[in-house]
Amino acid sequence: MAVQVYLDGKYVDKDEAKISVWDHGLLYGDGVFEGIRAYNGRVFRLDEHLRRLYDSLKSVHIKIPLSRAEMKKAVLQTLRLNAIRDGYVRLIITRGKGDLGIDPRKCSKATIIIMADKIQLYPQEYYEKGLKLTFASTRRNISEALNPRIKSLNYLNNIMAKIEAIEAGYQEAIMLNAQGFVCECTTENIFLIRDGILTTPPVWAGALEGVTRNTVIELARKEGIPIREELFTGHDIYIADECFITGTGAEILPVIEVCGRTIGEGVPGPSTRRLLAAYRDITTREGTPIHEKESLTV
Ligand code: PXG
Repeated sequence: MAVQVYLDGKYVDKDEAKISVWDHGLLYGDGVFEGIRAYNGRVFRLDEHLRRLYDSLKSVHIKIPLSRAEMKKAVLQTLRLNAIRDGYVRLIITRGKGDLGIDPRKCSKATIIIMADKIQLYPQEYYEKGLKLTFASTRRNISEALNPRIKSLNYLNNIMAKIEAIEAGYQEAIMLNAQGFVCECTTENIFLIRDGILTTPPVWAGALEGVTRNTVIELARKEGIPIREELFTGHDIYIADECFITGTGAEILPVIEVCGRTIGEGVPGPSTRRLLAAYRDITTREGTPIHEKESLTV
């Protein structure tokens, strides 16, 4: 059976899952989204992702008829229909069909899409050897213009930075905020470790409040690693003992070089490896069961 996509309350075959060219998600990037993962028959941090989705919707003033509980059911149903135990869920909500003007009042019904598919994992080598990063000259959107805490369909800011990374021969780029402080990468949050202290920029600096970021903060507390949410600069990364980036797709990716400077020993550091092991452990054990009968495999 073809991949089934949830589209406005109905399930349709992958190739039949189409939206109108009048949809403001397409015309203006007027909408929000979420990327969620399922591991071992469980959806990891589903409530946290849905909370962020509904916060984003509230902020951009898009109303949908589905409650958070109904959305949760629809996500689980989409995974069940596609027989996915390990995979990726993408939720997309746009302001819906309108006319050619930006006026949101012309869009009477939001478009709701849920896609679930197998996930394209990052190469194992990235986790074993670590990544090399560069800085993008493109600054992260300022909160006063489009708050980066909203996971909106307007990703051009990040895409411009990603293009810079690719053109310079890197996988990823670090984005600074308008004041020149480190913010995040194009689709990952960033952490550094120096003298045993883990630091990540505060979300008010202009980063997305990553679900993985929050999980890592929680794990660090459990592991007894002191954690601070503080502003830092590129210099602090150069002189860090360890650095890593986090995201739903990436999980925890060690960083071993930034702009030609070797970070620490130039290999994934011990705290990074410890946190990655702890992260891998909870992703397979915690989460919302896709099937009711799924029992904890502890
Ligand atoms: N910052 C930005 C700008 C992001 O887009 C993150 C941080 C990490 O957030 P989470 O909640 O995933 O820990 C993101 C994540 C993916 C994917 O498949 C992730 C994002 C966008 C597109 C794909 O991992 N955003």
